[in-house]
Parts: sequence; C-alpha cells; structure tokens
Amino acid sequence: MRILITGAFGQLGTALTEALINKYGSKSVVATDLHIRDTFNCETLKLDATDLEALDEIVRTHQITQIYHLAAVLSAKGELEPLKTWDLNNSTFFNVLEAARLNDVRKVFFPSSIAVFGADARNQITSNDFPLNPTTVYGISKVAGEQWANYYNAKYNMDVRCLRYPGLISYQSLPGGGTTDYAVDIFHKAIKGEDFECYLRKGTQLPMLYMDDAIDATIRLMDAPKKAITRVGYNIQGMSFSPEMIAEEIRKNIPKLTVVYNPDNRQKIAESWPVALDDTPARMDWGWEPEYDLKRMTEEMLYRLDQKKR
Ligand code: AKB
Repeated sequence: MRILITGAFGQLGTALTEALINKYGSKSVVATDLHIRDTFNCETLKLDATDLEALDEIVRTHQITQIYHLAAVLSAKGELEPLKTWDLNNSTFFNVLEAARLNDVRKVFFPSSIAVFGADARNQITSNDFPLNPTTVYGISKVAGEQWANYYNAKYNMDVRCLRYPGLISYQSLPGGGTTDYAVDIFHKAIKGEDFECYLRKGTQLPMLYMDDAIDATIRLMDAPKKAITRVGYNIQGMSFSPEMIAEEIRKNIPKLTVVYNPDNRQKIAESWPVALDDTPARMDWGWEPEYDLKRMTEEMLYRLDQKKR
C-alpha cells in the first residue's frame, strides 16, 4: 500500500495524514501540499495539484496505489472568486483522476460536502438521495466531482469513493474559508477567555462532525469491500447544532463566554444547507457509527485545546 495525500496540511489533511501514517506506517504515506512543513513522519513533498505532470511523476515514481485528494477551496472563500474556485477545484480533481488512470491506481478518495444540497433540503433530515441543487460554486464543484467519480468508475473501472462531510471540528488545526468554521473558532476564543463574534445568526442549525469520527468514517469507507459500496457519495454526520447550542454547551465549562451575533454573507450559504443529514446508507453499507455528540465533542475540544496551551 502506497498512499498519496494532496492538501495534507489542511484541516482534514493534518489529522488524516497522521491517522494513515499510524495505520499503514510512515513508509506507506506520501504527504503533499502547496506549502509544506516538516511535521509529518513521512515523505513530504511540495506539489501544486494543478500541475498534472508533477502529480503524475510523484504517482509514478512513488508507486502510489491509493490517492486521497483533499486540496480544495471551501465554500465561503469560493464565493469571493467563483470562476477561479471552479477552475481550481475541478482541475486538481481531474489531474488526480488522470494521474490515477494513467498509473493504474484504482482507489481514489474525494471529499464531497453537505454543500451538494440546496435550500430545498434545508428544513428536513436530508436523505442520501435527496436532489442535489447546490447554490455555491464550491457545492457545484462537489456535485461535479461526484459525477466525475461515477464516470471514471463506470468507464475506466476505477474505485473512486466520496464522503459528504458536514462541518468538521478539530483541535489539531484551524479550518479556513468555510461556512462552518465558526464552530472551531468559538473554542479558541472561549479557551483564551475572549468574547466570540459569530457570523451566523442564532438558530442557524447545521450538521457537524468531530474530526476523530471523520477520520474513522474515511478509513472505514476506503477499507470497505467494493461489493458493499452501493453509491459514489455517502452522507455522514455526528451531530447538528446552532451557534447558541454550542455556546451553551461550552458555557457548562467556561461560564463567562460571551457571544455577539453579527451575521455576514456566510449566513446565506448556511441557510442553503441542510439542518441535518440522514446517513442510513453509510451505516448499512460499511458500518458507520459516530462516537461524538455535541456534549462529548465539546468536552474533548476544551480538554485538547487546554493541553495544547500548556
Ligand atoms: C465549508 O464550510 O465550506 C465546509 C463544508 C461544510 O464543506 N466545512
């Protein structure tokens, strides 16, 4: 097994790369990103995933057998430069698909998102098969990504698998450019004893997932036998909450946390996403079962961030 990760220093990449090194050993993992640091105990290479030649060379010379393609511009940042975002999110995934096809790499992981859904999915527990009507360029690129995954699977007998991640909450690194980022930022402010200015309105409930569960889901999906996989993209979630719900949970440990609500353009994006997801197919097909609810996730985040501070 030789695994290549793009976007290895992003929010998901930081935790997933560590988990893959722990599971398969440092010699089995090659971490890549546009800007690299010396923090992983594995080969780490600078890579611009828009460069097919460079990507192809790494896949070939390192005899890669699986690719996790995590590099992408997220929802809120994507709306600032829609065409550039479309171009970047799609061209990097095309390059990954092509580099995989050319080098006979069958298994590829593509992170999809709750952003594949639109406002028609908002007020319900959204099922896996609910119509995909994205409103952001990020969401459109995720729908296209799932469709291209289907295409490569059917035409080239590849095995591209996608998870529709909700907002991811982690202590290891900060997210950047997403609509759900507030749910991480609030912990950092709370632990520093600072007030938190929330860019979403009270009552804006969204599906979320603690990073340990996200890692578990990703590895479970990729480990599942091909015959168990019934669709290209799977809904998953661990919990669903609004800003005041998470603030209330944090106040059980840090009572003086003050939140000021000052909604910005991210409010509109949040209102175009589901409140919660039905993840039954993931549970049925490959045994998905999250361990962290709002209470457990909050305790763990506060504990981990406090440890980091010391
Ligand atoms: C974002 O907010 O853009 C991401 C996502 C839900 O895909 N965290």
